[in-house]
Amino acid sequence: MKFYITTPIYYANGVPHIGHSYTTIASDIVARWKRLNNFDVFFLTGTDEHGAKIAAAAKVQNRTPQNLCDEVSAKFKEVWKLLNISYTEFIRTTEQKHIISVKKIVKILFEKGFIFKKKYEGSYCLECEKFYSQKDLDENNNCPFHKTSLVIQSEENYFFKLSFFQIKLLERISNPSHKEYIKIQPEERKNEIIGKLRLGLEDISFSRTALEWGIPLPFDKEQTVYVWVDALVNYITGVGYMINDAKFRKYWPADIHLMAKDILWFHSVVWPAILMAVDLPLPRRICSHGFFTLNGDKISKSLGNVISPGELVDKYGVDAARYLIITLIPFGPDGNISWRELTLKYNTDLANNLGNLVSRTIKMAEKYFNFQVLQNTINLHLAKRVAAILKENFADSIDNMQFNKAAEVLQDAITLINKQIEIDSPWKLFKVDIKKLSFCIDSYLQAICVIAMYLLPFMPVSSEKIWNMMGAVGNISEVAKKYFSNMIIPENGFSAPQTKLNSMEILFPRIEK
Ligand code: ME8
Repeated sequence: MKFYITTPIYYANGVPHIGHSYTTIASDIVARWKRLNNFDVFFLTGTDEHGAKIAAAAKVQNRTPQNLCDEVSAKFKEVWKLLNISYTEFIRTTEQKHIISVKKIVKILFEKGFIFKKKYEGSYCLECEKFYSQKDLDENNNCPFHKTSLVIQSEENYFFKLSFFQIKLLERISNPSHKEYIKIQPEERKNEIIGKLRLGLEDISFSRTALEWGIPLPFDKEQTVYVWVDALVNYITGVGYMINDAKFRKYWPADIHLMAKDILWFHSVVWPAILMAVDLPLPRRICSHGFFTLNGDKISKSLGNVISPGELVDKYGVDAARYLIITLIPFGPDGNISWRELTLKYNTDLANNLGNLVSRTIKMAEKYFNFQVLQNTINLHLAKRVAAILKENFADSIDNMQFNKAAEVLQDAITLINKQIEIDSPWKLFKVDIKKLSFCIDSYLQAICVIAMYLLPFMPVSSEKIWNMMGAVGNISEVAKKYFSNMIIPENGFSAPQTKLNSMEILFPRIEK
């Protein structure tokens, strides 16, 4: 079975920060989880490179927009590599294949009569790349989202007949039994969209005059395609629209478009309307998360409070950075982060709970058995208890984007093993019953292997290290794929007692300050 997930394509005028990282890591976790569950996954991310905002940023820096985009997209790729993001493809909207695909969509829309010309004057927000009508502005007549002043623009533009799709969109968004149902999450934001849709839809600007940094309209070279239309089409270009029909038919429609709340409207209203207009299937699910603030302030370049993924990785390591970004605030509402809370969670979940479990188990295996637990002492009792807890709650949490809940379930399972060690008090068995001691330690090894498999989507490198330290047999991802397909722990467990365990590496050293 195929599974297609996307992140937004980020504007190529800034630096990747914790907000972009949150969306991309969330998508990566889902993609990895689906792969472990034997789906054929396509995971798309990339950069949004046309439009007034990019042109303006390049002008300020006295360089060409293309030159700026080349640098910023390379920066995004570098950061995704650092964070171990397993994307299938990184798309750039300045690529020729994308330009071909946009022109094709625009041509179909024009030929089908969904585009018309009209003179328009309105307030434009450069940050949102969007016109606002008077009723949407804030009390100071500023952008309701960025609180910045808007520019009055008067142009003769092409418009897209968005209003035509009002009823069709309402049906597809609000009726779960509709065959083209689009599931929008979370529920509150879906209801907001439905509420706005009920009030009626205005046609939207489809092109810009006098903006060279964009894709020219095939039927009017004086105008360029509105950047949002250009950007949304990336989701079909990415899986081969106009280039590779078999690939396109295999992966489209998207199973999940993931983003923050700021751009949910474009994804759940404008994008499906365009797709309906050109007779393409609609995305199945659109998930939006909240906005991060840092110590209570909006994250922004101008405030100088952008936490870079690099800083997080320097402080906590790659896997811990991934884990912390994604679990510190629940998916959905806005949330505040601070270095203090990040470090607290690091110490609690990773240094004290998981790290301690792994290191004490390995230390006991070393001290009592010189890393080689006795043969014929396989004990799957604890592994089965751990597996049952995880089976019950983990998959649903990931499927519902509740990453912090999935992590809580994992932490509960880790705590259970730590508690069992206290109950068994294996150190008391050493001189008394060596066979029982070996059974105890084997039970921890096997249970930790189960934890390691579930940790894979969050911490791909550390889980493999834990797996190897436990002396587990085979490649963790391959074994996990098999395990998740039947949920049966092999009779001989994962970790063969006769194999020598690997000596310990401290994975998550405690951070004192
Ligand atoms: O909107 N908290 O690009 P963009 C949480 N190019 N997430 C945040 C965030 C924050 N403080 N800041 C950014 C665009 N994000 C368009 C998208 S898609 C066809 C075109 C994340 O660079 C979040 O995913 O402004 C948000 O939706 C996205 O970055 C906006 O990225």
